Amino acid sequence: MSSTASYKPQIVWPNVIVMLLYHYFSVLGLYYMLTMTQKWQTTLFCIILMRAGNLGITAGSHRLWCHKAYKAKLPLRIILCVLQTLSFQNSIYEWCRDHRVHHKFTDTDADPHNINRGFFFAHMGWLMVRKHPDVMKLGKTVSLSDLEADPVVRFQKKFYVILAPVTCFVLPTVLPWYLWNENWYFAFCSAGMFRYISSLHSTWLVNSAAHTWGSKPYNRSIKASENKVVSALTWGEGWHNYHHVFPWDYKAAELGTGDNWSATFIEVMAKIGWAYDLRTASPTMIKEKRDKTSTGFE
Ligand code: ST9
Ligand code: ZN
Ligand code: ZN
Repeated sequence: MSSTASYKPQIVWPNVIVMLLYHYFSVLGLYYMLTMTQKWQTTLFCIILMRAGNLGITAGSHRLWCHKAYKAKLPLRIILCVLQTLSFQNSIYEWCRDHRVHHKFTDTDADPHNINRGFFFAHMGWLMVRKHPDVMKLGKTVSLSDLEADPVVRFQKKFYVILAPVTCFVLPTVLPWYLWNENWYFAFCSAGMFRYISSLHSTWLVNSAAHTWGSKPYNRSIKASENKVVSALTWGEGWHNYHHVFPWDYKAAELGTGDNWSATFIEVMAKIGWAYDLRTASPTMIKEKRDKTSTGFE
């Protein structure tokens, strides 16, 4: 019998409960923010942390470590690793492993967040059930040697269980209390929980909404789509049909669409010499792909 036929999803209840608690506290955080119960400095701090953490995911775990779309010198790798840890989206190693498997086995049972199992599963449900056996089995075919060779990635992986909660929850709670005398509970709910959960939902939309709605100018045979709203929310990560065809492009999009702050960040880093060997698809390659798609010869 195939692993698919015998597979029964097994819910991981502790993850469900933790997710519910995160959401409860983050709603309170949003309330403290909107009603200005908390100090304006804490709200500003929330926004800065949100944007910084997102860069750790987009420019860091996604474009640098997962897809090797550019190379980065040690100071930039350390900064991106700190920001990635702030996002608490699993260690760089685990994040990249799942994402490489997603690219290699898109929309199949071996895809950790297979969209064919429904919008909710692709969005966040996949983090609350045991993985499909095909993810483990076929995932073993994906090479991770470059990640194992990077001391920054190895260090973060080794101490992740301490580093992640401290960076994502403890510091955002303690710093506002210490620096501008904020009530620690307001800081915990807004700068900790709300900032974390809203950033998770934006990221998850790439796996759910950008695999459901949008156009497919580069490859019609996959569900990944060009989604403007997701792109605006994720600093340029919603041009997902393009990204699945040219995953190694540091811009993750064909056009400079005005929302690609992650690409701008990488370009600025290249100007100061911290990023180098930026890879991008040539106009000829893109045109060839577009022409094949429009004529049906993919
Ligand atoms: C989170 C991650 O939210 C979000 C990632 C989203 C990615 C989106 C990408 C989109 C593109 C661009 C970015 C946009 C950015 C936007 C930013 C701005 C807004 N291959 O996992 P385990 C093996 S995290 C090969 O425990 P279970 C391996 O041997 C949120 N092998 O499976 C492993 O052992 P080890 C917070 C694999 O037991 C073993 O299986 N975190 C693979 O089924 C067991 O692995 C959480 O909520 C693979 N892919 O449990 C945590 N996978 O690791 C949630 C596994 O020792 N996670 N193996 O090598 C868990 O609790 C569990 O993983 C589980 C599954 C319950 C979900
Ligand atoms: Zn995708
Ligand atoms: Zn990708």
